[in-house]
Amino acid sequence: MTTPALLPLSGRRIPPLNLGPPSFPHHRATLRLSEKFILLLILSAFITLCFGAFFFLPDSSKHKRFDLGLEDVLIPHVDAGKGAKNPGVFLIHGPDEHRHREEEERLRNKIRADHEKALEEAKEKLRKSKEEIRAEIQTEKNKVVQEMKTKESKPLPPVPIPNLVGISGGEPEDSDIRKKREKIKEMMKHAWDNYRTYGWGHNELRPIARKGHSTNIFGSSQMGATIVDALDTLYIMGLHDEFLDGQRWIEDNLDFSVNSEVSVFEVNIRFIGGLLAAYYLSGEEVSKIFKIKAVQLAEKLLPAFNTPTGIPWAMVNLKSGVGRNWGWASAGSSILAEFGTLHMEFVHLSYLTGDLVYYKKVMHIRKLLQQMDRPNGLYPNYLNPRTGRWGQYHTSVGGLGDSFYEYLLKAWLMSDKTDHEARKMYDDAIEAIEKHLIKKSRGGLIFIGEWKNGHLEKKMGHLACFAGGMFALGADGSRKDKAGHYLELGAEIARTCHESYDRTALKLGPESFKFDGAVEAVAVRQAEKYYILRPEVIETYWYLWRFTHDPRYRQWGWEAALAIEKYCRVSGGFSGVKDVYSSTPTHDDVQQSFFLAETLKYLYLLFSGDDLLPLDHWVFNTEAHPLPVLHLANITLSGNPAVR
Ligand code: DMJ
Repeated sequence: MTTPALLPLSGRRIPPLNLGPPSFPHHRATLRLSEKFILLLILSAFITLCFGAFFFLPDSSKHKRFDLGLEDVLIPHVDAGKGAKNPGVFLIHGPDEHRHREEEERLRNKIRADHEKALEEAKEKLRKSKEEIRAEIQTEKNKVVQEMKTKESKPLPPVPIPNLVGISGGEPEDSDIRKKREKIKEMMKHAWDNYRTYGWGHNELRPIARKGHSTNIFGSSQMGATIVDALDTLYIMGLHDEFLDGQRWIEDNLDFSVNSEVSVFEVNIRFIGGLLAAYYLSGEEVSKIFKIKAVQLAEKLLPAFNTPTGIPWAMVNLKSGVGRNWGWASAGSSILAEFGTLHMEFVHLSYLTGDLVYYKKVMHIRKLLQQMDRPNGLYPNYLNPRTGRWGQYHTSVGGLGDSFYEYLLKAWLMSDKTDHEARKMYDDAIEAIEKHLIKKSRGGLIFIGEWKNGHLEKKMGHLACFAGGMFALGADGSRKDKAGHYLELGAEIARTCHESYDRTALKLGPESFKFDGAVEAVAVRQAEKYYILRPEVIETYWYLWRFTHDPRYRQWGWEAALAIEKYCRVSGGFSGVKDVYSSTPTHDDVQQSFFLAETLKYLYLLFSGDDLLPLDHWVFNTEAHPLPVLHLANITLSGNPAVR
């Protein structure tokens, strides 16, 4: 008999069974039957086994999607020919099957672990923000620049402290004036004590909420702006315990190695200016700490100058040195009043340390400005630090422009009137301003407008009121013997600004005021009606008082002091007001640091004798921090200073 060839199972042929010749013919049928039965049994067992294997054994192809390239690793271990043609099927043969499975599992685990690790690393990198990566690069760059700087410049020997005249005193003979001066000192105590109680170490105070306050100009850390800004006012008022308290805080807490983005201009005028003034006033031995801190901070600001033109960024991160400009500034520009208000402090830093780096930075800015075209002789407020081109052609003696002009004049004064280059720039600028921006209203008020979009906007900001004092201060030494003219111009600005106070319900001036038709020296828009304890009008009264001794300036100053006392004083300090035209004012709940640095200091000086901080020995920075005139014949501020 020919046993039928068995049908292929799973593609493989079972060889035919050879049962041999039959031995007992009479049993043949029976035997055949049992043989068939056994054969069937074997066959069904075999089929069951195959089905079981098919359905229950693990299928490599099902795991493929987790393998991420596993097949490439496995192919050498399996049937290369079939694996290569049909990569979804891996056929592992014979007795090595178990070992192969273990090997496969091991490899799979290894690859999975490798992938997880790589994923974790990628995630970690992503977590580092773009900003942080840039910061790291910048920090490295700064290190290199710093190293180069240290190598190339030998520090010069320290210099003697200039002659410090009139750092205390000023007691007025007139008892009424003495009382007024005492009142201003009491207001300072009230502002300071409440800050001491409720805002100590914070930048500013919320006098109603009775807690600390800050704004983005100071960055994100608590740098005690009010302490540093107020120190010299405390000193000249004779509040020595309070001064010492502030000094101790600075020694123990003032730290500039913080990851915080600050305004270069604001920390320069308030912190470096405040620390330098405290250093000079309180004497070298007592106050080395102020000089050390001022220099530490200045070093942190230097990376802001790393721009293609050397015009510094508006903001810098104190830790990383990464700089950038305000988002609102025209086409990525730096601001004239910011990069143009570093000169006084930076020259003093070079003088005190013997390191010319500070001096060179500000002189470079000056040189660059001298080379630029000026539309109508005016300096626009915006300058792009990448391209060195002006942004929008807006010019203002108020916000965005103001202290640039002030520092040209003060650079000359501070150099004992030897920096003729600065004086020339000031004179040229003032002539253009007078020609294009200063007008007389119908009612006869002289005001300083703003150049915007090709025309003069007849609006004057509270900030621009400082210019009355500047014109008076610059009168002596002006061109063509025009001293009288500039003193008169300063007096006219003082009168206009006084009118802006007098025409309100609170007798405090608005943020800006218009000259339009019937409207004169009055704010029109609600958003311009606030008063935030600003000093500029009182500053102008003080300069005019010093140069004329006209009693009207003390009278106007006293009116302002009474209005501040009546409407801005609250039990937790002093607050700005939101609407000077409303007789029931709402407070903004901020005690600005410049209220202690400037407003109260100028008021105190207004009711003091001229022997306190005489102007031929002291020049006030734009935050009212007095710095001594450098009476050094051998310093040439327009060239290389030969510091002795
Ligand atoms: C002060 O910080 C400085 O006077 C600065 O120059 C501009 N204005 C504020 C106070 O108003």
